[in-house]
Amino acid sequence: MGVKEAEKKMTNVHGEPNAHVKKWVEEMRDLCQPDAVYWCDGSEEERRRLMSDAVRAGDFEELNQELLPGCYLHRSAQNDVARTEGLTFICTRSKSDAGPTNNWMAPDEAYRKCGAIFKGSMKGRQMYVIPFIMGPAGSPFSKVGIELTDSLYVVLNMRMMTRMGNVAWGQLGDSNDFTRCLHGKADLNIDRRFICHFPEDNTIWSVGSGYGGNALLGKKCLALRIAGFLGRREGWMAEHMLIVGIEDPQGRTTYITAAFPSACGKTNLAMLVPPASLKGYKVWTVGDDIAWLRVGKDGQLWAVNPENGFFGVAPGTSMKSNPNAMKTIQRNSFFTNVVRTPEGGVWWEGMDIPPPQEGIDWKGKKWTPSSGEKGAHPNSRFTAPASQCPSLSPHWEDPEGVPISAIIFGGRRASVVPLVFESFDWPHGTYVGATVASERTAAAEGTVGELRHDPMAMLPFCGYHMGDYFEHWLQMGKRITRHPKIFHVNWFRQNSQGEFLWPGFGENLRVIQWILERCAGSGKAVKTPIGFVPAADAITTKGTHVSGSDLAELLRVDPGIWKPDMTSRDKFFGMFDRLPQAIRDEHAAQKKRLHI
Ligand code: O2Y
Ligand code: MN
Repeated sequence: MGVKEAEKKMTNVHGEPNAHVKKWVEEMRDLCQPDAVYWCDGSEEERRRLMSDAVRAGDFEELNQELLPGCYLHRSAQNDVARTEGLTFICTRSKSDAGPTNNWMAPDEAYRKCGAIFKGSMKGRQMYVIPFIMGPAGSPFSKVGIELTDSLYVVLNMRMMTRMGNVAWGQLGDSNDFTRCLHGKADLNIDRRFICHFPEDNTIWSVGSGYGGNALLGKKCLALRIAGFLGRREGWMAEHMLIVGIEDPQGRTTYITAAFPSACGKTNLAMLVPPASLKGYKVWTVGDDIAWLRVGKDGQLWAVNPENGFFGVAPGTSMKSNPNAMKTIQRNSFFTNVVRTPEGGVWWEGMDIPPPQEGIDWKGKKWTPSSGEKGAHPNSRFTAPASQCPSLSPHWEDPEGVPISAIIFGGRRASVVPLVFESFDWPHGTYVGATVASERTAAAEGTVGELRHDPMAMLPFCGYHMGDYFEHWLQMGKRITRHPKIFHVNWFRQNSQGEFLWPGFGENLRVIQWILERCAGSGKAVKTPIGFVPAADAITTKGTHVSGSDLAELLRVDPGIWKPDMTSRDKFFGMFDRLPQAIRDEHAAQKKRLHI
């Protein structure tokens, strides 16, 4: 499509193109030198056409359309299978504004380095202009981004994960207030790969990767790193949190958000199926990964899911662990780096059905279950429209969001940390979030059991100094007048034989029941040095294998074993030059309560 034709698509009510968009696209076209520029309109006709183009180009393989209608398979380059945190940079003018937990590059240097790779990199290729909205169309809280990319995989995934196409021009109008996202595959060489964020310019440049969080720039790059920076400036929060509504047997729905480090079951909790023994409960999914939170006129915190789809980890997703996700991905979904079965279906480890006798693995090679290698990559993914989720909340697109009664943090801990506890107040809850940590699970990633700190599960996603981020949490707490209660859960506590004490999955609703009771002002609790834990009879275990002594162990807070945790926190906080005094005070007070 030529520039003139494109201009017609992005005209405002007066028939004039958005001059800011036009100028920027022209500059980026001059840099990348594509053969052609295509402006996406988001229509169904366009989806069909681009899908055929992608199949013809080898970006996608059609799956069996009877088994999985509208579903396609993608295999990424083998050196490009996950977010590359080591190549992800926050490019603020002052190095100290990126803080000690981010990689930093000076903006001039980052533009120069990436610019040299982008230069001429789209020769022989098409540049796609993807206008998109993060958040519901028409919501005053939504943000517009425009991604330029040479990847059809990115175009088609962005179409599912965001509100993409002409709808975004309506939201943008004549404004210059949009995130400028430039993405290019270049030669997919890891030595020439950079994911650079320029929060002060509302700009993202990502080059050299075509995968997930590195390339679908609306997700982690915009909706967390850039939005976090904007949120601090504008007085709201961008968090790595699921959002879910729990309807009780009386028909009252209470909304909660939850932040867990990866591999702690966020998507599973977002789509939880209540166990048969908890009659009358319903769970309503609002979002599985990201929450944008604002203080409403009523003084409560209100949450919006900025995304339009799910980009979930495939391995471990099964009818047992997450039946709603399995039902969501039966049609109109993409699968990346999974096994292709001989019938043209898909399979992955932990799917809880027998593997095919023979299949094609994520590398595109013939694979058998006895080959000794995994068939699907451990970070293989499904992309699916949120609208297909059976548990999707009828309020998931409410422009004002949903009111939040509880915020839950969590980590994976074999011991020390109880199944659930409630913080004393907002500043203590902020400290609880700031001290989220998980144990390493695989030897290959480092020493098994070693604690990895991941404040608010935001370590890889905080687009500015994490000390300033903690301060922003504390300041938000001063503006909220009807505070959500803040909790911490640990589904992974083990007995002395190394067996999990808590059944997890749908049974987690029993813990959430107590959380909801606490929010409603009931729910029996015992005060401990780390917060309130449920009284012995406050969590119902009828219908589970959890014995009374298991539950006592799950809820036990033993001050005598907290010392290594507190020492590890000392060390972690020690790296922050901008740690708020209130966090230091909470840490000191908790040590004192634990007699450390
Ligand atoms: O590896 C990637 O590129 C995807 S990472 C991801 C995707 C969906 C939801 N969460 C995450 C994450 O790393 O937290
Ligand atoms: Mn995530």
